[in-house]
Amino acid sequence: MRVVVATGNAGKVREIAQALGGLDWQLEGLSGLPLPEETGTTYEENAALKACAAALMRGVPALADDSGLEVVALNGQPGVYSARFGNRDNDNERNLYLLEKLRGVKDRRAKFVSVVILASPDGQVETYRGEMTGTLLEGPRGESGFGYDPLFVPDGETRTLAEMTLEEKQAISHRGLALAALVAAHGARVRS
Ligand code: ITT
Repeated sequence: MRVVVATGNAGKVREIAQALGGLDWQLEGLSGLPLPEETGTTYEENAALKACAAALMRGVPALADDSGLEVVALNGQPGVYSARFGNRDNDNERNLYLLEKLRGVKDRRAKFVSVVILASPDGQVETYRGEMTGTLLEGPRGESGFGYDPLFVPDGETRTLAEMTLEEKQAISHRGLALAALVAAHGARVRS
């Protein structure tokens, strides 16, 4: 089946392609297709906006991820607004902004959330959610991944997500877990 991967984030594209590699799906990029403005207040609303718009415009199923980092000491911020945190327009600037906000703060707990939606052109949606808890460092470590990965050490780990391979991150991450649930549902369907 053809599936449009409805994201403009190259890091997400890599993770989605890796996770879905075992399915017999032909993944397509956006190729210039514009994504709608994220006007929702939940991950579910924003993921549905992106997936449904792409599915409707292309006429084939589309998959979107909406995700974010919820920091306990910031009452869950930036959450759904993680991509625009502090109006900083790149990952490095956003990481510096987050570090500044947490300067001197002892409670470094945070949680990543991902909601993955597969939408069909007729408006049907499947929703998968994954979460990962961890702590935020006082400075970045590692070069791989994207976004807040260099600051985040998952519970039970000593390395940041940016010090892990793509496969290691996928095995425990919010997006990896959401995508694994999707793969399990569709793999089971293929087998039955
Ligand atoms: P699309 O809407 O085009 O998919 P986006 O980056 O704008 O791309 P979101 O609106 O879902 O996506 O914003 C999610 C932000 O949360 C993302 O830009 C990162 O800053 C952060 N984030 C989400 N998952 C992450 C991960 O696995 N590692 C690091 N940061 C992550």
